[in-house]
Amino acid sequence: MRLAFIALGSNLANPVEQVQSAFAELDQIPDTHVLKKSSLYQTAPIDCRTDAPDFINAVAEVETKLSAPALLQALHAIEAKAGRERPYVNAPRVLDCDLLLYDDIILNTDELTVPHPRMHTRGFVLLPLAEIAPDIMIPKHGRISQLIATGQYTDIKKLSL
Ligand code: PH2
Ligand code: MG
Ligand code: MG
Repeated sequence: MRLAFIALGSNLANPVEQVQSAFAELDQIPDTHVLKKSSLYQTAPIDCRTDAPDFINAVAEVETKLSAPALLQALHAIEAKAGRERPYVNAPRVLDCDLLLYDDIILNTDELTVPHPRMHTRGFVLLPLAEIAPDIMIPKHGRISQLIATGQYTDIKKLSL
């Protein structure tokens, strides 16, 4: 079994429900089980058009027998089922499922980069990840507590649902 962390994000079509049902979809991936779910976080859009709606973000920890590329394919299928469209870069989306970490493996292929190349700078990933994995080491970038301590993360609100 491998351990993987997956970031979920939505800022269209009832984002809270989108992220909650994405947790359930992750658990339906073959040979894969959700071990932990973070709280949901309401977050200000980063690197999006100025009129983009706020996001709901969360992180899941899964155990899986799938390879990293097979897991990524399953994540893309979940996005497609939710109705994901890609009209332009960082457009509002019903669901984004990003593979953050896959054990402590470093991977750089045309389809997949692990650790996710921007995760170490993004509070909307780091804060929910730290909630479920407070001691995790991010390959190439170090301990999550250190990354959080050196960044400035505003406009991230943990929801109590
Ligand atoms: N995802 C992006 C770009 N910007 N901002 C927030 N707050 N949450 C996201 O999930 C997000 C983003 C690209 O996938
Ligand atoms: Mg993303
Ligand atoms: Mg994505």
